Amino acid sequence: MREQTPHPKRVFPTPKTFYRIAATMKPQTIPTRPFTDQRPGTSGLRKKVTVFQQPHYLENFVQSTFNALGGIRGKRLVLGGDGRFFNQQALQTIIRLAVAGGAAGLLIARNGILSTPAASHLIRKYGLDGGFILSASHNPGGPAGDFGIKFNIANGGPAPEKLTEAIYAESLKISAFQIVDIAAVDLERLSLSRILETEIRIIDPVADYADLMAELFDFDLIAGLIADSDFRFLYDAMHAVTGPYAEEIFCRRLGAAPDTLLNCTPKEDFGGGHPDPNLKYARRLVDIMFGPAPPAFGAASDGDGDRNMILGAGFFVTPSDSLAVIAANAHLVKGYRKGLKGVARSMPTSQAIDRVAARLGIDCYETPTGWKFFGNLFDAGRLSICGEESFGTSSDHVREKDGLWAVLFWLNLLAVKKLPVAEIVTRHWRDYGRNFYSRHDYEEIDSTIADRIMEELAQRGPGLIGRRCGRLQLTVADDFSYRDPIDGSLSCNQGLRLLFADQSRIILRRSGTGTSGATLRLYFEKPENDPAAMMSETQTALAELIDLAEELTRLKELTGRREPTVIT
Ligand code: VG1
Ligand code: CO
Repeated sequence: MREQTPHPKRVFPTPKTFYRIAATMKPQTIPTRPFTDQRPGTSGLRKKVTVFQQPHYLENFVQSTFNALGGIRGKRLVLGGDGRFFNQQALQTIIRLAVAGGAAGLLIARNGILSTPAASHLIRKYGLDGGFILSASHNPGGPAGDFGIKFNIANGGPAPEKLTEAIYAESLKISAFQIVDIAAVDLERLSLSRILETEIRIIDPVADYADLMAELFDFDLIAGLIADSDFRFLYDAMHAVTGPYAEEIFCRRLGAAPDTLLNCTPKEDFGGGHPDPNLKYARRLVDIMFGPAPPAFGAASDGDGDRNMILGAGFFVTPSDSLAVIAANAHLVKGYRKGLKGVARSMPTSQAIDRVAARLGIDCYETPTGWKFFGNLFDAGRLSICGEESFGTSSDHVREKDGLWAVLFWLNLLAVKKLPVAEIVTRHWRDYGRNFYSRHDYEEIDSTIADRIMEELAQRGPGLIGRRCGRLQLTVADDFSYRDPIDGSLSCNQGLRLLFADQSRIILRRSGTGTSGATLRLYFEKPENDPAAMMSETQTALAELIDLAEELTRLKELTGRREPTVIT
């Protein structure tokens, strides 16, 4: 059973301005026709901006969500987004729909800018019924870019599959939506107002979140590290949502100099960049960290603030390793001193965390890709920390992955251990063994070809079990499915797995967040327990698996691609 309300309802501070908007208008019912492409993917509904700009497209999806929830009357929601193009306009539309539906309250982030983990925290802290997060995360923005919308439930986490499927079903039969014709609500000033039955509160998006971080981490210790003139660090917000959060937390609360922050002004098009914190798209930060006289620590976050990349001087921490290091050292950090209830990773994420769980004697769950699958385990008290290979890590403090949380965790660790990042990670490998890991993405492949590659491997795989290829022996070839241990729901077709006798793995998945063509992801993992072999270069260490994957999938051959679009 899920906890009903994770925290008792708390009272909001009352802002100085209170408006009562004379509500003479009445909700109108507007006839509409279904769109057939509104099935949410790994993380909400993501489409090109131009798709969302079609008349009624957004209205249909929001109304379908209300319908799937049994109506919005009397409910309280949080609203905000990553600040990308169309964010403001979409927010005003959602306000009109929610007011028409009789929502009791809307908590809206000032200027509509709200990070995904902060939205999750607000829902939990104030006992709200859920919220809409407007974001396409790490996908590029701007008029020719992507837009997205995600609904989170009362536990603060992404809607589970049961609900996203219900929303999709509603979207296929929708015939009308209710809307009120009101002027745009001023989102710039903190205020409290009422329109019809809906109380609308414009709130500071940063304060509650920053307070939460101060509860979890030892801010005095981190401030001491930052004040040390030998320690320099850089944080890159990639012109996305975390800029204001980073200014408050790193500069105002922890005393970092302003030049610690890169790209901290949120922009509608992310400065023309791709707000994805990895070695390819966070180029400037990566160049500095791998250049001459680099800072000791570097980090970046994505469009909506739920991802993180961790770098040391000349050193990249693979997200799977970051998760394992965090779990192994959690007892050193204020909020986690009591120990971990359990840990989890998404299926393609490396098994480095499994080694830590075994040592700690705690459970390690393996879930499908996407944060929505962790929610039930957290609510049932089985999990404390979890992560995904895709630069996502978090704990039970919210129900989303949390970029700044991971950055603060690392800063806290650095302050306690007084060791370079590279040293912390290599010592971890020597202690637990290393799992070499890499993901190769092939973006915007023709959809029919992608289907064919997946189908062929699904059919061939089982016949290859027992086959030897060099030192590799295939023991399992299947399509991953997951039965949720809490509510018993079954999720099938979550990725093709080739598992080998030495625990090496090749995984092939189709992405559920792309907006044009298909993106295929190949994941490679190889455990290494020999300290002498641990320092090899990752792609070299994985070469045998990479070659075997091509032999089995013919991915390059069939797509005509010479190399992956992105390697992480
Ligand atoms: C990707 C990642 C997945 C992550 C999802 C949402 O999904 O692989 O791990 O949860 O993005 O992250 P996919 O289906 O494209 O592989 V975010 O930061 O876009 O909310
Ligand atoms: Co994101």
